Amino acid sequence: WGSLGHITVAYIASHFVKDTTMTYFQELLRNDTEHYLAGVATWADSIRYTRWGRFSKDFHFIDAKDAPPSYCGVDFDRDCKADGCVVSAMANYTAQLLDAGLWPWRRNQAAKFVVHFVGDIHQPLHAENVAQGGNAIHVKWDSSELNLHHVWDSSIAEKMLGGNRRKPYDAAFKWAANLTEAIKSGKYQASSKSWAEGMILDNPIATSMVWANESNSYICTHVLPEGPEAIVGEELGGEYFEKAAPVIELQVAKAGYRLAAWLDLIADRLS
Ligand code: DCM
Ligand code: DCM
Ligand code: DCM
Ligand code: ZN
Ligand code: ZN
Repeated sequence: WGSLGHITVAYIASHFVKDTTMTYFQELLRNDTEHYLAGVATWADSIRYTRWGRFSKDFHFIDAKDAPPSYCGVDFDRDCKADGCVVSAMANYTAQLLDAGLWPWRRNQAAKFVVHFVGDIHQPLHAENVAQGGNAIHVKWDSSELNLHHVWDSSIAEKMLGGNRRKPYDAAFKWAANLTEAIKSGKYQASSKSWAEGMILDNPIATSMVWANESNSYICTHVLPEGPEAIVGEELGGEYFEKAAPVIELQVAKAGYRLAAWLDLIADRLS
């Protein structure tokens, strides 16, 4: 996701974590405001192109070598690179958070990575190999030229919310409040009961593979419903946008809710 998506996921999570979890992570992240998760949500993107942060550049996605739209699916052994992927990164940084013997700065960084990567797993094109997650697919967006990855990372959510792209924290704060309400008492109230089912703290690979497969399934239905060739050069700001927007809302809501549940499991284990 772009900044808007990541910050929204973090604000949603802060609405659902237990008080003890909040206190634990506010201390680890050294921020006792309501922005303690939102404030670190985009850190991982800010370091991935720096020299010292390069080791983490592949940790944002898993390249599912499937064949949309006829076959979708992620396989950990087939798709996670030797240098790592978002699923192995979840395992590594969750393990670091649980290792009370590590230096605090290491566990602080691990927290920042986990907050970010739970978000990225829920972006369908971060769980797909085709054209480097859609980066090499050129499309039209309200007449300008963009790549498909950027459309799903940012453009759809920004168009859905209207408003000012230069104020992602304000927009994210409001979007998160709406989605939190939708989970607690609105359109997601019933379905959200199952969102955190099957999460196993001792098996972060299996847990995040469930999320990756769910995310990847939208490649076949909503991202590339007619395959990668058919979408090249198409205008996506109309009908395509209308169908994609509900998927993005759902995936951002789920990511926030699951991040809260994952942080609760970690904080409970440590207490
Ligand atoms: N690490 C980090 N920040 C860095 C360098 C490394 O968070 N600037 C993490 C990644 C690894 C661990 O520390 O989990 C060891 O990294 P390395 O293999 O680079 O020593
Ligand atoms: N890791 C990695 N690439 C790096 C550094 C670390 O993929 N450059 C992953 C592999 C390790 C995990 O992070 O399983 C924890 O690393 P460390 O033990 O160095 O903290
Ligand atoms: N990306 C992805 N899958 C890939 C390559 C990249 O999901 N196989 C993501 C990471 C960034 C965006 O695409 O969100 C741009 O990546 P880069 O700048 O590495 O091309
Ligand atoms: Zn992306
Ligand atoms: Zn990312």
